[in-house]
Amino acid sequence: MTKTRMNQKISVIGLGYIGLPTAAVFASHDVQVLGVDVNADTVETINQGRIHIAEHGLDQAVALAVSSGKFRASQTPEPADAFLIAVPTPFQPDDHSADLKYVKAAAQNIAPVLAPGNLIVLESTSPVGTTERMAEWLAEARPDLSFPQHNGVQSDIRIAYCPERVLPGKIIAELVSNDRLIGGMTPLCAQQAVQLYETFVKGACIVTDTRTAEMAKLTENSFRDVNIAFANELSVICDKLGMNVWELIGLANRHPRVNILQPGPGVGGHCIAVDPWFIVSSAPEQARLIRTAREVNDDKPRWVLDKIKSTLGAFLVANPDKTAANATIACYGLAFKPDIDDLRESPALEIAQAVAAWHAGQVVVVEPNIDQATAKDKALTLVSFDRAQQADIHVLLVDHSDFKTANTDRMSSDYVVDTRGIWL
Ligand code: SAJ
Repeated sequence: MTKTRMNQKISVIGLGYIGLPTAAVFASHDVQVLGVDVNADTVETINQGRIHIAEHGLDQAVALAVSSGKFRASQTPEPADAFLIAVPTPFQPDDHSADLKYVKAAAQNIAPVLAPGNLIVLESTSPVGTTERMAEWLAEARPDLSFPQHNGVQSDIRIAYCPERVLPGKIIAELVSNDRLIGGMTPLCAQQAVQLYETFVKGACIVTDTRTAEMAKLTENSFRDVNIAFANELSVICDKLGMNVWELIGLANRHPRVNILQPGPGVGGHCIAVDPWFIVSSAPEQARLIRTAREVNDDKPRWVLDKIKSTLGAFLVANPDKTAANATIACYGLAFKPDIDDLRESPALEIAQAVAAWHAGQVVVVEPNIDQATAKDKALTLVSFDRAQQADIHVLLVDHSDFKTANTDRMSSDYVVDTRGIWL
């Protein structure tokens, strides 16, 4: 017998940047939630009402959810009405194709506890066709149950793909307010997933099939990547032509149908720099623009490094009493975007570390969102903004609010490499 009632008990597999906030938000809407993670430390931390990642408002949300008795974590799956899978889908370094081993492991892990009427939702960003593959892995593990790919609406198990689309730094708010794409393997699968998400989603829940929902998620991030690549390419062209790219973009954006994004030191984070590759690896001949955008953005840190080298060269020519060994370079910002402490896949970190490895003199770093221990772990020297102002070359890598409002009177603009256009 199948169940179509509102799901009362859910299980979230993978308690990272998406799974943990999702679990906490469900629990705050009176749903009983079991979070499952392979990492024993993560499970223990969460069961103490604490968190292992930094995200605005998440500490409070998890503390409340755990103390209310609605949310607990475990390394072992238990029976539930619905299972949400939010595990990483990194790309393989050799050919950029998606590594689905965590999705497969999650499917095999929950398979033994599945029962008729259960809904399984994949949330991880995935190449087109992944939900169907997951459905096959589940069917292989549970030949006693029927699945939508074989039995359509009559199946015991319902399967859907509902991509997360939330912005790091605003995850809790966007989980609730964003529209949600619901890709069902059958209309009944979609209907059951809509019912589940409507527990807390205030945006619209829009139904489609699994493949279109998978592609929509990849398309959103590729759209942003291509637009940032356009801005980054403009910045390199403007540098060659001796123009201010930020003034140029500001002027062009006054056209009613032009909206160019902002150049920077490259594209970081674990989404926009990864997801477009899933389209490229599915359709390598066709995805020419998307591939080129990735290459343009991936090349930007190297270009910035060259710019720093030529700025130091100009400084040494103008200051013959100095040598590279006694010139100091200050880098401002390490995070992958403003006002967060997330250093993963950060072009700013990559550039600062490359400068430290290459430069014969001292390299100092200002990053208001991390501590000494974290900087030391990255082999970098953290100093205060005031102290960094005494450096000879200044490299602005992240447009943190603190840097936008800082007093930079002591810096000579001749020796500033400003990748974000806030000090020029
Ligand atoms: N960046 C620029 N110039 C810009 C905008 C961004 O250089 O004009 C850079 C940022 O500095 C950063 C990178 O791009 O290094 C990515 O930052 P982001 O704020 O654009 O995006 P993410 O990675 O934090 O989150 C994105 C979001 N996707 C879109 O906006 C289409 C988010 O909604 C997704 O849920 C998330 O990816 C994800 O998880 O896929």
